[in-house]
Amino acid sequence: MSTASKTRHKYEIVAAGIRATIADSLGPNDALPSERELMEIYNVSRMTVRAAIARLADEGLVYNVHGSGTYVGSPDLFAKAPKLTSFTEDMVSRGYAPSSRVLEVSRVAAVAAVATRLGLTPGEECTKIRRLRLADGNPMALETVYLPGGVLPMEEFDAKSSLYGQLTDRGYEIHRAEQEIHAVTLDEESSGLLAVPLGSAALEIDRVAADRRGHPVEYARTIYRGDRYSFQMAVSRESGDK
Ligand code: 16G
Repeated sequence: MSTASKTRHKYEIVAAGIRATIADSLGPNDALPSERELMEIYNVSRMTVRAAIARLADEGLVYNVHGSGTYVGSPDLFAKAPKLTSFTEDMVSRGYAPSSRVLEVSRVAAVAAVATRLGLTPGEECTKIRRLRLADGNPMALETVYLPGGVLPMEEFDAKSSLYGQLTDRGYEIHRAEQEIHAVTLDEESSGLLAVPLGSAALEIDRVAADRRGHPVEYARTIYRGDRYSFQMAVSRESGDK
């Protein structure tokens, strides 16, 4: 038996059971069985049932109505939680036809800021790709990406297809990322490329993305036109928050 299953708390087992019940037979705003019923179904204490429900409430799967009971949450809000997407997928989901103009593909030595993010030693070889990204043929974003040379040598980059598609094909499917979003104003070169007046506001998203093994695969800086792009996210309170 693995350590993980040995240390699995009772409330986690109950939470998993309730999750399965919701998936199989309950819809948004349907009531969950009462605490007493859940205690009987799972043969556990009230405390364990409460811990399981608190966990599910943290996940946004259920909500409590004081003095009434626990109900299945509405998934609509959480459907808006940001998903990790490529530019291609992001644009398609917004109803645009994506395309790209490649501005640069080169082999560079990683400077400290790039090396740190990619887990490389400064000076190690990287592939740098700079693209103007278009939506319905109009500029949407300016993107600079660094990848470890071993992940994608510059000669093997296919300018016509999705970078994430190529990474998946090479065994480096992007799985999770850390992002930082901040406001910038556009200099002469970037405003020219994005076809907006000099000094226009834009949204910069810096992403460090890793594959399933948790190895950093890409460091990307994407500058979106402030007049065309907005970033939506769902936020929630944990049950213990005041
Ligand atoms: C998105 C990613 C960027 C990635 C690119 C791949 C953000 C903030 N950035 O622009 O990191 O390199 O997609 O796009 O979402 P592609 O697969 O369409 O070439």
